[in-house]
Amino acid sequence: MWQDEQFGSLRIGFQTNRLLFKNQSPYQLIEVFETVDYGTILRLDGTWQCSTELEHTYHEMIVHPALTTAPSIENVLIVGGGDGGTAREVLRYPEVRNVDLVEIDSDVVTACKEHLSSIGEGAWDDPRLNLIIGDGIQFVRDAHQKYDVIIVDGSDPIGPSVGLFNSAFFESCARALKSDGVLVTQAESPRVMLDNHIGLIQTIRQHFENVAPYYQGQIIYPGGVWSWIYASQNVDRRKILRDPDPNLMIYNTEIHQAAFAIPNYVQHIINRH
Ligand code: SPD
Repeated sequence: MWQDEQFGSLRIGFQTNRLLFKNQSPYQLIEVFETVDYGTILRLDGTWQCSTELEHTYHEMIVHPALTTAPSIENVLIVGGGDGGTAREVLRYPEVRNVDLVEIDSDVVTACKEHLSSIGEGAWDDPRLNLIIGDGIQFVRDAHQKYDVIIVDGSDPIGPSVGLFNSAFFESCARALKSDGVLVTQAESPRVMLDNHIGLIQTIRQHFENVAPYYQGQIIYPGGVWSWIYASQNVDRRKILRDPDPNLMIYNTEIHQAAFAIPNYVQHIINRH
């Protein structure tokens, strides 16, 4: 049985063996499938999120550019990330002492712990991880402490993640970060969601001095190339302060530098604004 994500006139499909889990939570339709070749895959409101065989690129790229370059990484906030993959990568660093992970949908966490457990791995049992089920937007708005790093690992700007793309949210993030902190957010496909991608760069620029998109291929998301945005007030994203784990699947210091190269079709639009 084929299952797909439909994005306009584009389809990204997987041949699947069976449906393992389906639930309409208060926030979204959650589905988990066993695929023929790519492990177990999570789909939220019809959009692919992560598969146990193909998740490494996304989770390594959303975490390591910030964690290797931020001056301090003791206190990290993850907004979203209910599958546990981002937390797993953050917790590789012994310097990390506390990770607050704020996920709005407890049903996502439950489904992932049960059916995609290799993604969260030991993260769920790590005493440094503090799982908070709640609204990440409100959490950041009310944050009393300052974080070294904030990572926004939401889904597309539909449903529960809409508010993770607006100016008020990034204003709160800037306030909740230390002055030398680093923010990273997933930033959609530059190839087929160019307006969202550029819009997000512009929105984040309203609140951060240095805003740099970066890119890497992704099989399971529309467009084949995915992006993240690295933002800070004064951190040099090129200066790597910590050696990445050599056992990572793709991220290394050369990938780090290369990922920040901006394709012409994006750069030309950025130059016009
Ligand atoms: N088009 C889907 C984008 C989803 C990005 N977040 C994935 C969550 C993996 N932790």
